[in-house]
Amino acid sequence: MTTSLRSRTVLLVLAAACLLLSPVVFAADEAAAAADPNLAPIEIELPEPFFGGTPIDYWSPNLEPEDFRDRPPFYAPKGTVNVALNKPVSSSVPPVHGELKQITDGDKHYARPSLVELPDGVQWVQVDLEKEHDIYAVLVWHFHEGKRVYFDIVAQVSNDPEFNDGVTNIYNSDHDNSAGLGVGQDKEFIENNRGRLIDAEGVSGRYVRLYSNGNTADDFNHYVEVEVYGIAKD
Ligand SMILES: [Ca+2]
Ligand SMILES: [Ca+2]
Repeated sequence: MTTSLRSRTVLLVLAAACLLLSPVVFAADEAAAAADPNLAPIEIELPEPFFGGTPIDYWSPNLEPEDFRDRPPFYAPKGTVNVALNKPVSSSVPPVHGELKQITDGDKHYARPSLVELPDGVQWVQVDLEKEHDIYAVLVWHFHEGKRVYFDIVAQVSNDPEFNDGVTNIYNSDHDNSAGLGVGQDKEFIENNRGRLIDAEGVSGRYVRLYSNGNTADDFNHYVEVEVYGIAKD
């Protein structure tokens, strides 16, 4: 066996070991969370999936492979609920279709009447939780009628409604800083009825802001629903 062949074999064995071990590590984390009496899985109601449409014709090195499995339970401190329901929403520009209040109305259907559409370019929507919360997860459904990838998704939490001070980025898929909010390390992903769960790691804040910059199907920015799982601070 040549040296290069041997090192390649070692690499292959290592890669296989990593593949085999990662679900075990994941399951161990989940088991530890399940055993913690202070934690419980958050309850997420999913809308019905959309079947049909055309396959997506898009690839980038930053695109996460499509995953058809159910999302594993997400553990958060007991008492964590969707604190965004029916909370006020503002945006960078007025929607061209739908109303902002639909983003927190609990309706997550894929059909167009459930959709809020903002114009092209870098646009944001912002949920006001009306007081400071410890935030464990943010769930976003942009538009799940068919397979779309939204560009430059940046999610932020702050106590400043203008997002000038004390801003924490909890997601950033903008690898080339084209949105001007900094270079992100997070993945692009294909929309589906499960929505995207962003781990907010207990960051505290009153406002949650979500940016995007068009998508693979058209230049517009869409939201069907945003949920924020948290607990109000005293
Ligand atoms: Ca909605
Ligand atoms: Ca970008």
